[in-house]
Amino acid sequence: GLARPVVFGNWKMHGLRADSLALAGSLVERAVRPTGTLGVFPPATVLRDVARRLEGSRILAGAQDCHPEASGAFTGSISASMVKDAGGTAVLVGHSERRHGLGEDDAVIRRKVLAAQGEGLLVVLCVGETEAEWQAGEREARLRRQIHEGLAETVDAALLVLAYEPVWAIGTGRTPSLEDIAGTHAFLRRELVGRLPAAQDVPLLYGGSVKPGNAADIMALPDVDGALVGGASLDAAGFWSIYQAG
Ligand code: G2H
Repeated sequence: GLARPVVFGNWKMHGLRADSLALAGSLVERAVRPTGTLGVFPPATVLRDVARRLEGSRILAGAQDCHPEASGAFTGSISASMVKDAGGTAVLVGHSERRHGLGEDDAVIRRKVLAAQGEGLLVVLCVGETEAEWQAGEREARLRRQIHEGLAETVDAALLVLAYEPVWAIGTGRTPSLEDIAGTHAFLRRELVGRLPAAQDVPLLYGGSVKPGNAADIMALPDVDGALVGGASLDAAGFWSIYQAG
């Protein structure tokens, strides 16, 4: 399995080539001999450059999405084989900004997971409930559905990471309480192993407003194996301190 902590930076739609290379370069300088797993998910336009810059380091580069089909008339999309061809070794699937912003459902997410693993890519499947679902007491039902419908029985647990990102905590500065995160991660572990018996060792990441100031407490929780960091991953020193906090 992947060495802990597993700390991934989701750069979202930030960074032109020069900024991205500078950020990757400062991470390489810091991460001389990381004992855990570090990765960044830059915009697709700079994935190849960033992957090259990270070569020889132990930091992986991945894409923020891929299309479920291998190729075809899908304007604007990139396939898992294109991610791999650009030097990516991982891909985020099912981020809430795609589920809610772009209407992706569990059925398409399931196909993306299989397509990415078919190319040997590490899949970071993102799950999480909305604020309305949370307040209505529907969090567990929502997460259960995302796991069972998003993961086919044939999924390779060795190429899987699960990221729990409550939608209401993303980019808002709000996070669930530590007890709440611990309870949800224990629930996710049970559901995941119920779905994929080999998933005992699949890293479970927390995501949503992780910062240098809260990372240590969150990553110290049982069943929290690392973090998926958005905004705070755009600053090399901050991202590195989050990694060190794990
Ligand atoms: C959640 C997270 C990273 P942020 O989207 O995927 O972003 O840390 O900015 O809340």
